[in-house]
Amino acid sequence: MNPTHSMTTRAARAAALLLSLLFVAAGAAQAQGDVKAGDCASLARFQVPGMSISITRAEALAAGTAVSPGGPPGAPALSLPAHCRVEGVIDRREGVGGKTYGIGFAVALPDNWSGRFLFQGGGGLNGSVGLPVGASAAGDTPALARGYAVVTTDSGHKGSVFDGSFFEDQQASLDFYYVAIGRVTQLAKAMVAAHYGRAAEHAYYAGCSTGGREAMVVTQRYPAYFDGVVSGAPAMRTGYSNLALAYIGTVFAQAAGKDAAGKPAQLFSAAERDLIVGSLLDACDDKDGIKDGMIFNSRGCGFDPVSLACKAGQTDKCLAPAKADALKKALAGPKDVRGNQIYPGFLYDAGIGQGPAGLPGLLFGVRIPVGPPVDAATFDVDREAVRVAAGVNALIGDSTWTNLSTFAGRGGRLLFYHGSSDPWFSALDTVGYYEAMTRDNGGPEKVRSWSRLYLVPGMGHCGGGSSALDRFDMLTAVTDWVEKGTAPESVIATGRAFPGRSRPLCPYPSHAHYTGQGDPQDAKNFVCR
Ligand SMILES: [Ca+2]
Repeated sequence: MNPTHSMTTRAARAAALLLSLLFVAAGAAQAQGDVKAGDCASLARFQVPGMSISITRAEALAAGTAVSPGGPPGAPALSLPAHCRVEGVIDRREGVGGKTYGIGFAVALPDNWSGRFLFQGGGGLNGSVGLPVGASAAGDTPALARGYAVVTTDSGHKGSVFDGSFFEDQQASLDFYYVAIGRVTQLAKAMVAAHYGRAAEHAYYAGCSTGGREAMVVTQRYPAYFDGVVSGAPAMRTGYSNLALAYIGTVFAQAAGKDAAGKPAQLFSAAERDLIVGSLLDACDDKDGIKDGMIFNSRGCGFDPVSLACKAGQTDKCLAPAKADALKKALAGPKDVRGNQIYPGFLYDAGIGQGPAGLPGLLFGVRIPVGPPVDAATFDVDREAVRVAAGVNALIGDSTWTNLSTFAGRGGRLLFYHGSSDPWFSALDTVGYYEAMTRDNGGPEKVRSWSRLYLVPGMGHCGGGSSALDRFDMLTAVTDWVEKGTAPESVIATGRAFPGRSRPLCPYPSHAHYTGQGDPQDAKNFVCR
């Protein structure tokens, strides 16, 4: 080997090492302050340059249990390992109206660390610091219990989960939409490195709803920060989803007329809801090879509610034609006068009649925690679409950019999941983003090597559903994909709706199909096709 070549090789190796170190440390700041590795209490003095950090708690906690934040309703208490809990605020300041703002955070550093770091996404409009355990789409074992260091944030303001008053403050709005995620990631990575004496080997982000939007934000705006990302039911275009729900509410209200109090009446009676869901199941349930109360082949469903319209003289087991038409029009989603789809329609899925507890299914009309009232006599889609396009959500809250070349180029892995019966954000909107992102990043074959989308039949918004298997472990799926190169062909789902039953969730556009042989309760007798 000649000396020049040797030098070149050495220089190349050094450059590669430097590059890999940069990637390992991507998004991490250098810690300062008198912090001793392994000494939880010393993190009370933790600082990083360029941030004003107030640590309010640095305490070693013994192993114990906690109620799952963000897990499915009724989920059992979580077992948490011994860990160091650090809480604090970045960049505390006085904002609009003299109100105190700052980016609150909580970090959990397990004694038995796996070398991994997880950012646990938020929900609603955030406003409080969630318990840092990493329970989102983590099956029965939260990330902290598996040895991940976990961080959560309030994203820059304090308030109840749907208190939007912070939008009056410019920085708080920026923090909510994307700045806080970047700042908190830098801080938490530096804290992890200071506490363990070495940087995390892999970084993950997982969240649902607003946490799902945040997961998209990190792939789009911080493409070097995370290796594996799980985005559930992303609240990615809330201006347009609110528009769609107001549209649906108005279509229903017009067909329903007024009740005795002068308010829009409920369009469908309980019997009519049962008729609709029963007919839907009759038409679509067995298209996945088995009548089991779950519609996996929702794209091949082809249900048309107009088929339920009463024929002349028919009064039983049918819908008044105006109701059938309203259902079809509403679930097709809003279009402008030129016929452009402003927000996608919703899937005909077994959960559309469920509720009314929690977020009721679409057949109940629209009762969402935020957004405009839905009892207007008319609804001007074009006017509303212009208003939404000029709103803060579209202007600085956008998370629909499809250029993920840097994220994918450095080996990032991205999983999406969405309940087919989500009555708030249409699963078809996530499908639409995934298809656009696929198209813009080299096509399905290429993108399948780093991103997949899973639809969850019967599941409502992020969980729940009387016909849903809503327990699944996307965290293991994405971690194995990042660290072992094992692509998740399917992810197994279970749930309280069907004790003893399991099904594979299949990567879109495939769906779970019964092979026709073996125990129909067991996922192993299903294939993705
Ligand atoms: Ca079925």
